[in-house]
Amino acid sequence: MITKNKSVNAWIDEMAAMTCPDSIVLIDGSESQLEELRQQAMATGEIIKLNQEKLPGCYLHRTAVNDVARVEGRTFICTSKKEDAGPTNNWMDPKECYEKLSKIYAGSMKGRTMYVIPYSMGMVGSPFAKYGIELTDSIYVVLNMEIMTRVGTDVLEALGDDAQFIKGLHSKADLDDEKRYICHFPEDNTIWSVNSGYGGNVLLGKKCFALRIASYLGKNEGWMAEHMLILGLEDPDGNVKYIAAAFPSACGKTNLAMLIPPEVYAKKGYKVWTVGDDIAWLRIGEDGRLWAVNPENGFFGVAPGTNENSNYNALATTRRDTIFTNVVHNLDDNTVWWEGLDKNPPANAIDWKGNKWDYTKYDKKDKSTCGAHPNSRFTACAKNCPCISKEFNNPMGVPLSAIVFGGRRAKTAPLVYQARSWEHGVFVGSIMASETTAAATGAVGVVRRDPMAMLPFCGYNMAEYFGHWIEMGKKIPNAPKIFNVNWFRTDDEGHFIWPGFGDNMRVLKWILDRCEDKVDAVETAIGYVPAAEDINIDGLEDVTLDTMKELLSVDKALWGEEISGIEEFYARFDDKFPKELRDQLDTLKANLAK
Ligand code: OXD
Ligand code: MN
Repeated sequence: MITKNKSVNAWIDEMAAMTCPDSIVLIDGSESQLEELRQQAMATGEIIKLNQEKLPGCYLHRTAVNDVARVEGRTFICTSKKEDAGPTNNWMDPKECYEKLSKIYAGSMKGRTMYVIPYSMGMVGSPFAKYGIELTDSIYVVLNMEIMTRVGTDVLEALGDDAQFIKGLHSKADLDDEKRYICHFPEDNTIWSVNSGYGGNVLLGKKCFALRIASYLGKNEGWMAEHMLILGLEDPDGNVKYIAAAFPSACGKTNLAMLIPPEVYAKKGYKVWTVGDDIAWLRIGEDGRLWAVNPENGFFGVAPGTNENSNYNALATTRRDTIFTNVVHNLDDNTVWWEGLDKNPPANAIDWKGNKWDYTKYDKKDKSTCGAHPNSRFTACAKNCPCISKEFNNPMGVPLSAIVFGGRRAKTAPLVYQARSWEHGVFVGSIMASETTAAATGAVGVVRRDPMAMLPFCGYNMAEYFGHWIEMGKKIPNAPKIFNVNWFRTDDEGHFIWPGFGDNMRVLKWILDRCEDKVDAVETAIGYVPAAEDINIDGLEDVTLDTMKELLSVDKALWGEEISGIEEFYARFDDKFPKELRDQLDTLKANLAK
């Protein structure tokens, strides 16, 4: 008997009969067991222990070279009816999928150990926590899950005899990318992932559970699972207001979540606190506000570009108890490096593929010369983050004043604008678009629609997802205000106009002032934008009032072109698509024609 829960045991037996592990080990969450697993993983070369003086508790791992990112093309939502997965998800019939994958899993754990990881998304014992069990044949997965979620036997105790847990099965199998599948069965609370060892595909608590399965549960249970960071902004009087923000992958979400206020604000006593950097579970509180919980326990952040200036707090978080994946190994002092860390690439180094790396051959424009993979990662503990919010472990979460959407747009979207209403805000989220990045495999630099940054993560029909947003709005008496930001406006030569990073706080300040009715705004065709003088530019060298006007300008001709992109996107949905959003589109058209 692996556990005291009959349904858990029956399921483990069934999965073990299929995958045929040599042994089954329950992960109890103890440091001694984790240490034993690290020792084993070091012996096989799966992880490398780094310099313990400089990086205590830190390890390096390299994935297979064909396994470095999420595989959206091989990610499936398996609902009994195809229409329930909707037009934006890959769909497979559940029976067919179970059959197909069972053949791939058959005997895949022979000669290996199956680890049973009981984990909680959210605080163990909290009324909002959800429990999962991941079965895996990878020690790397065990060690990462232990950082990213709350793992251990207390989860089994909290689960008791309940059969309601998310059943996750992962096997590295042969890492064959032709047989790689990441499949979700929302109707069965089940996730099957096979032939990958990359975080986003195999740390099943994260994208698979906390977004895809949870979004489905949220629709049925009256809450929302969103791809959002959560931050608290403290004013000099000690009042903290919370913002949740959704951006597509690699738009600086972790940087915004851990922002350091610029000098003008810092010296007055403003502070930013991180509650989460990737996922928010949102519920209506008894006080009629929308409350946000970060269900995770760590950060799975992109390493390249992280440095003392871009994200001091993230870098500090990675200085202990961190697993680095696919970064450069500096052999001189047994530490790690990545592009954008500093200007001193190591001379004696191994690249992410495990080959000797010659930094003098590095060419910024040729990604194949990089020492670290562009999607290389750190898995770091939230508790080690210098700016972690004191509400981080509050099971009730934090009340939201604002929801912010954003994307990477060179010209169209202004630096910031506010939606006229919740419904209009849902429209603003639904038309989000950005350039693709290295976090997902496929073309880089192409503009793609990514509503609410959920396109790859919504576990059901996105038309119904939009409908759920609209319905939630009707039920929140004190709903957060909704905004859109774009840190990535460029001039005609393609240079960024807005400094970004810590200076984004200037925009957050305007957002919160709007929420408290402290500042006016200018109405435009797309929503409310700030008056140029209402964004504080004190201390900014390259931003004048004129730059600010440019950053806030709304180009009607460009928005006219945008309309056709939106129509094309909306045309993918059938009659499940909410009428409210089509009405919003009509309003936008009418406003632009004025
Ligand atoms: C991520 C993402 O967080 O791709 O890895 O969004
Ligand atoms: Mn993400």
